[in-house]
Amino acid sequence: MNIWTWKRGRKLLSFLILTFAISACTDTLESSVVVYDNDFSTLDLKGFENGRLFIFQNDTIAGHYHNEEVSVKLENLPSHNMLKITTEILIHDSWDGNADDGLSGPDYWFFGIDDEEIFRTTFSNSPCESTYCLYQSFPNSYFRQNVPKSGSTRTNMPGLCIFGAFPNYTSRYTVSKIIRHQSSDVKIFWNSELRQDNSPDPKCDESWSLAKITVEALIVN
Ligand SMILES: [Ca+2]
Ligand SMILES: [Ca+2]
Repeated sequence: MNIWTWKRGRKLLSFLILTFAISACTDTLESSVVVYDNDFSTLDLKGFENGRLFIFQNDTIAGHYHNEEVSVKLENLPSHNMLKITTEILIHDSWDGNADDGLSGPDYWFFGIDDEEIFRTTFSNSPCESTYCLYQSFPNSYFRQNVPKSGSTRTNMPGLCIFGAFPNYTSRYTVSKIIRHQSSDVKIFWNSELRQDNSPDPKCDESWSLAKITVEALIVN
């Protein structure tokens, strides 16, 4: 066997081992039950801490929040070993994404369960030109450089406060994660670490709201 055949053979072997390892680890979804579904249209804040509702663009949502935690506690969940948590959020006004000027960012948004952070990202509603762009990490976790509003499901809404009179300054996103979890109770929390040191009213400069929360209890084997 010459060296090239040997190298090719070794490559093929590595590929086969990897393929086997991946297929051996493939999880099967045995069951999925929606255990919580709340778009706030029925004004339901049961189990919430720091929940408060307001109407934005004819939609009742929870917010708006700056750097403060909002959470919901769900109890008596059916048997499961994973939770799929899907949150629809609105990003209002002048978020600066990954800005690292020590003044206006990064603008982090994050969520977690039972006091453990699961996903941290940044959002940007800022203009993006070829010469200057404040990138965001979403749909990836921090740190990645994606253009502003990447992955958003809707962008044609006005801002809420400082850009309340301007179109395209609220962006809607769906954030969905599957998390290992077994206990019959869970606390889900959402929060942000926004930075706008040069603003007299940082909450007016940038804030966020919760529009819809869906939780599915999964059994995966
Ligand atoms: Ca800002
Ligand atoms: Ca900022």
